[in-house]
Amino acid sequence: MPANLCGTWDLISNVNFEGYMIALGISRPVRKIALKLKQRKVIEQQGDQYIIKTISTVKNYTISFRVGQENGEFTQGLDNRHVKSLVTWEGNKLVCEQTGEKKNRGWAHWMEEDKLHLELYCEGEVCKQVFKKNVNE
Ligand code: VL7
Repeated sequence: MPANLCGTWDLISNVNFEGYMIALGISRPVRKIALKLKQRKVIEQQGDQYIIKTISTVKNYTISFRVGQENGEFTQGLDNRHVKSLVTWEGNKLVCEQTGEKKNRGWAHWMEEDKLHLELYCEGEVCKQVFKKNVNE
């Protein structure tokens, strides 16, 4: 099993989050607020079972999954779509395919040095996020 992604991670870089949100059909007023949020990831793991929390001052979003096991995901409070999500390891990357109305939708997490990286994909748009470990939480 590749790198340990567990911990509390604070967003330090967020490239093309706007493009990703437009691809998801998020309205302009919501995008303006979302762009200013300081997102935090809290990742917990027990064996193949993961919980990933995305936390901000106005909205939280939590998923839990088992690696290699497809499960239904409802993106409640985000774009409010139902997708089928499958998370697998591809080399050192934890990769999620979100099959549904939006094409080429998914994400990938991996570690580079001491930083947590995330790419969010939707219909050709790629948002690139980098997080640094919060050692106080
Ligand atoms: C989830 C949201 C834009 C709506 C508010 C923004 C609230 C805080 O899928 C994601 O993470 C994966 C991988 O770590 C695990 O679920 C990203 C946040 C992106 C997309 C939709 C904007 C409104 C942000 C919840």
